[in-house]
Amino acid sequence: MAKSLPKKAGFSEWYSEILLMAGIVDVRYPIKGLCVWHPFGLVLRNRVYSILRSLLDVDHQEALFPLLIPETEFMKEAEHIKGFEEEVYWVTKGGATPLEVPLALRPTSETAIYPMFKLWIRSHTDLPLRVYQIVNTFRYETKHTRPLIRVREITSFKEAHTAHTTWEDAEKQVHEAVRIYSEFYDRLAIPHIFTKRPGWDKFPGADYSIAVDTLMPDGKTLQIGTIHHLGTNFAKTFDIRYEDVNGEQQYVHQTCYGISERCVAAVIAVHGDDRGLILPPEVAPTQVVIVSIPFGEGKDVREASQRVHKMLSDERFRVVLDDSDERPGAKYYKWETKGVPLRIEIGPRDLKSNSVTLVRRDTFEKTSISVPDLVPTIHQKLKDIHTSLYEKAKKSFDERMVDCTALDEVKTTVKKGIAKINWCGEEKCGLKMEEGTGADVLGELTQTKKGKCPVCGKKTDKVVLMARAY
Ligand code: 5CA
Ligand code: ZN
Repeated sequence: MAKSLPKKAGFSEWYSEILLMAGIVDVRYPIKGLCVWHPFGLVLRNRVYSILRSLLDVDHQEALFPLLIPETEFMKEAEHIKGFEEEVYWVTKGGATPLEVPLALRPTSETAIYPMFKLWIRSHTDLPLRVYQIVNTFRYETKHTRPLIRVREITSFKEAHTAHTTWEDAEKQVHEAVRIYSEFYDRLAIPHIFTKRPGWDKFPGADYSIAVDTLMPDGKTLQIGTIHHLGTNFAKTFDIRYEDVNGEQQYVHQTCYGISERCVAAVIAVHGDDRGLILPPEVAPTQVVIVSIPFGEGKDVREASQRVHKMLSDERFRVVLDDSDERPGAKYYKWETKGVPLRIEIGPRDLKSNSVTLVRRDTFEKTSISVPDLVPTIHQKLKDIHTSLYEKAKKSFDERMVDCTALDEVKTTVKKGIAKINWCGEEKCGLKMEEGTGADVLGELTQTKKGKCPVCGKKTDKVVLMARAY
């Protein structure tokens, strides 16, 4: 008997168990913080990343840089080193021979990419330059590791790196990245919010950083991407210059923005329920499962199921016909766990009326559909499922984001969600707010509201979000 899934209300146990039961990743690899993608999980991951690729491919070029970075390059940017030095894995030997220059396993690729940007960028006509890659990166995380959420090998690190002639152009790219990430998470039906990270928590080497967060079932936020305005900080370090229209040498202005497999974690955590995964149809490896319920001989039912299977495959739905010998109940359970958005049941009674029974994974709504109506109905239902997944998640997100005026309120709010509160903008007040609540300042909203800093009492219209963050 298969192990049953813990209730989603106990989120941590539910999350670990569903990854195993649905076949997303296997955590039993003998290195802490590294996971194996199961074939099913990898198909889901690839579907998610193909959305990201298609959004970027409009005006970015995909490239592939080496995993190893010479220490000499890695150590060039002072702030960047400080931010990452505790997290870097080093390769120090080739066979038995100590390497002259130790090599870092990239924790992120600025220091691999920018020496090449220096060679590629000559003139203002080479700009803007927009490159991205999807690669693994390594971070020796010291905080508690968790599959897909905090891993030591980030297997699916999408990092984009851009270069521009002016600071303002780079800022436009930051806004464009916000738009791309917003559309990406909309396509996954994941409610999300952008904030400007506080100065003390910006990306090492950035002028400023923007984070995008979602809210997990347990009330903690998950940062599911960041966008950084790098100014000329790296350009100066790596000497990346272009000749402007007047023939003068200028430093480029840069941005970078990244997303990891946390986007897959968000899909699993936000939409799933007590029975398992619920996948948005666009990324579901299987969109429709057909379960035939033979009776007696069952030959007719089997044939009808095969006809429906062919009809839906021809229409390019991702459809599976489960005509194994298991009991229908066991089949339902199996495919529910895997989050298949629609199930078609075909039994002797359906056959008589030339119809099938259609069951939605998200609502369990059951309808009888006549076979000639099936294709348009499925198109419609898949759209409806996306919309209601988003609406349900958005409602839960909005209900758990609460306006607060005092730190006591923040303290209670962050037990379940996100607190919105005024802040004067001073680092020392921000740190006091974190100390006093045990929560993190996620960052500042663009939206403003008149009020007072809860620490120093100064009038301000700045608003920040606070939460317990993963
Ligand atoms: N170079 C920049 C952007 S390309 C960069 O590395 N930014 S980052 O450090 O903020 O990482 C980008 C995103 O990767 C984070 O927002 C977070 O969603 C994700 N991430 C960071 N560390 C981990 C980790 N250990 N496991 C899983 N995801 C991670
Ligand atoms: Zn203050």
